[in-house]
Amino acid sequence: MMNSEQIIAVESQYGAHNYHPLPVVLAKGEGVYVWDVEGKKYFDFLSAYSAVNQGHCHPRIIGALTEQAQKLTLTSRAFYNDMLGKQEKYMSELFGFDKLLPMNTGAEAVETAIKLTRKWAYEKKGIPEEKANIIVCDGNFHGRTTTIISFSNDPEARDNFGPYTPGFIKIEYNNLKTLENALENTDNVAGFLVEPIQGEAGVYVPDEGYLSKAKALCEKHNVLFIADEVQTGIARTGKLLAVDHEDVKPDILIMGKALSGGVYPISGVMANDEIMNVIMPGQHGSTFGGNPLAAAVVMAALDVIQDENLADNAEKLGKLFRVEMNKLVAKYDIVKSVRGKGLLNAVLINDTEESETAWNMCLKLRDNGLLAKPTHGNIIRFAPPLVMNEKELLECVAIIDKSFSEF
Ligand code: IF1
Repeated sequence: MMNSEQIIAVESQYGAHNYHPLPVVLAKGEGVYVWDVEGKKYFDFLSAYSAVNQGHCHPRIIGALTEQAQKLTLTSRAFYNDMLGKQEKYMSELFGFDKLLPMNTGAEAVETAIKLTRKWAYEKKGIPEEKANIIVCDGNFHGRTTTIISFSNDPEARDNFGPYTPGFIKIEYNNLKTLENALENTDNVAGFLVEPIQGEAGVYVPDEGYLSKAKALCEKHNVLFIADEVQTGIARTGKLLAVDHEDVKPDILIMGKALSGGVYPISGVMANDEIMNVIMPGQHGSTFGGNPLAAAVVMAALDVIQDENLADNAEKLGKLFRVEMNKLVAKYDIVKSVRGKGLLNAVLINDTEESETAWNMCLKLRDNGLLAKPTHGNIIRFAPPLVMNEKELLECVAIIDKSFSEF
């Protein structure tokens, strides 16, 4: 059997270098824990970028997966399957939208929302052909397709992948004035695409009231409010959806990641009939979108969220986590501040973006049994599975305290 070092060497030789992982090789996961190939156990504080909200290998989700896998996995949408309708009805009732359009990855769901918005703009709002604009925010992360990276500000995501897709206008995030200005002074605005909390930007939580007021401004201008809940959705921030904190109902809702509990790539877009019905047969889809295996997994994953009260748990433990982190902010110079909502949190390290401090801190955390990943050089994202309990969280706080103290 190969050890961690040998496995990393094989990947480095035969795999494209499109990632720079923390040097740890995982072989097993259960609930809030993962184990490396040497058998060392860790708390997972990334949860696969919030895809594993229900915990690793949740028995109910894996049970649904294996049971359905032995019956029927894929039919394509050329035929009906006996599971998709159940999933659509389930999600319609839970999220309160007329219809679901199922896809696979988050980026595909964002693409779906963009196409839906444009088509609605031409066929319902009356925007002239090829002229529709979508407003997006500085610091956004919506995925990695050529169209989506066209409106990113991140040079790493964007540079040398042009020519870029037109039709997007960038404004400052968490600034209602810039939104109002863009809505009033730009021709042919079809939609406003926004993350309720910006994940990639470093868990940037907007001011209270931003989302509800932005929604009201969009309504006033007959512009679709499109919420990308790929990362913030499915109980992560202490509510089923992050927009629920402000009782906002998006016109188009985008979900992915934890919709499947992290066992399988499943995403989806929800909207009411007046929007969703602009898409007709042959105009959009994918081979795997809406497959019966995905339907079984989604329903089990959403059952777990509700039956185990994971939104309430995220709300409660998130508050405790920030209280404890603020004690560490007071205690150590190396940590500057903590921010977040529910169990989507970030700790700012007191050093520059160019420094190695946050990376080295994550290596220290790893050595002490907790896995997290730096972002933007000096921010560490802390997002454990939502099935954690208070005792485990306090154990993790002690590991983080110890790691800071050793620095
Ligand atoms: C990677 C970040 C997290 C997303 C939102 C759509 C997508 C994502 C709001 C696309 C994906 C990812 C992908 C992951 C890193 C990651 C990320 F650091 F970039 F910001 F989660 F924090 N909308 N987020 O956050 O979904 O196509 O990947 O399924 O490795 O690129 P996808």
